[in-house]
Amino acid sequence: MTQELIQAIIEMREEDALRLSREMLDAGANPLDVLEACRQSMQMIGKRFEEGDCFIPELIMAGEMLSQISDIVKPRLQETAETKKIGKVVIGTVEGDIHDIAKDIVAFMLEINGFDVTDLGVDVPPAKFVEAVKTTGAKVVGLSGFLTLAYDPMKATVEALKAAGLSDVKVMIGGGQIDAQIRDYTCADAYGKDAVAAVNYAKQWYGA
Ligand code: B12
Repeated sequence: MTQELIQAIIEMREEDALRLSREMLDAGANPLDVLEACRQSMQMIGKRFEEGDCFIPELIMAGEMLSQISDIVKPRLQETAETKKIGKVVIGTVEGDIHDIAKDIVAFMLEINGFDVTDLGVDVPPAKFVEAVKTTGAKVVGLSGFLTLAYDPMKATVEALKAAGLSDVKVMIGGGQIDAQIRDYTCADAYGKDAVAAVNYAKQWYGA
């Protein structure tokens, strides 16, 4: 059924994609496997966009489909939610970037794993991250970004936190074009490839 779901998303068959997601979950599939199928489809759609085989309207449609599937998956993930609070995390998509589907998944996964999450939304300038860390007292910041143009705002955010005397705050980064090399470039503390990695880093940094 996973392959069918991937195919339905790629072919923009919205109703089939939503139905298949529900059917997979009803049949006992791990909700994270449904998200993994979405990730694979999005990667293929992104590649087609890069090759000129599909255009912005398709990206928008794929984005909307994924948001709806996330809404179906979230309650199922919530069933296994952690109730004990571990600590606070500030998260946002960095300045100049408006991709938020993945950031929302990361924020949600952190929440259900026991973190108090302050989600600053998209296109967030470095100063806003600094302000949120000061007001919440969070010890962990998550920066999301999907564009190559996100590298510099990520680096600027790490620098802004240091300049504000918040060097003890741990910063993790993630998103489509982000990898370990960008972690080195931005001087962030960690790069996470998915929401599970984000939860693991946050737990590790809070000693949980
Ligand atoms: C959907 C989409 C859009 C939607 C976004 C909808 C939304 N509300 O988010 C729309 C249509 C708006 C869009 C717009 C644009 N997009 Co776009 N988009 C995509 C697409 C197809 C999928 C992204 C996505 O949501 N994936 C699904 C998520 C769930 O998958 P995931 O990455 O596995 O998620 C995990 C990780 O990223 C990780 N993670 C994410 N954040 C964080 C944070 C932390 C701290 C951690 C630890 C982990 C982590 O955890 C997630 C969950 O497990 C990608 C292609 C791709 N392959 O990425 C292009 C892509 C990112 N877009 C691209 C482009 C160029 C654009 C536009 C500039 C197009 C244009 N000309 O206008 C604009 C950008 C506008 C802007 N200023 O931001 C390019 C970027 C190329 C580049 N090198 O910069 C891509 C790669 C497509 C391509 N191949 O060319 N886009």
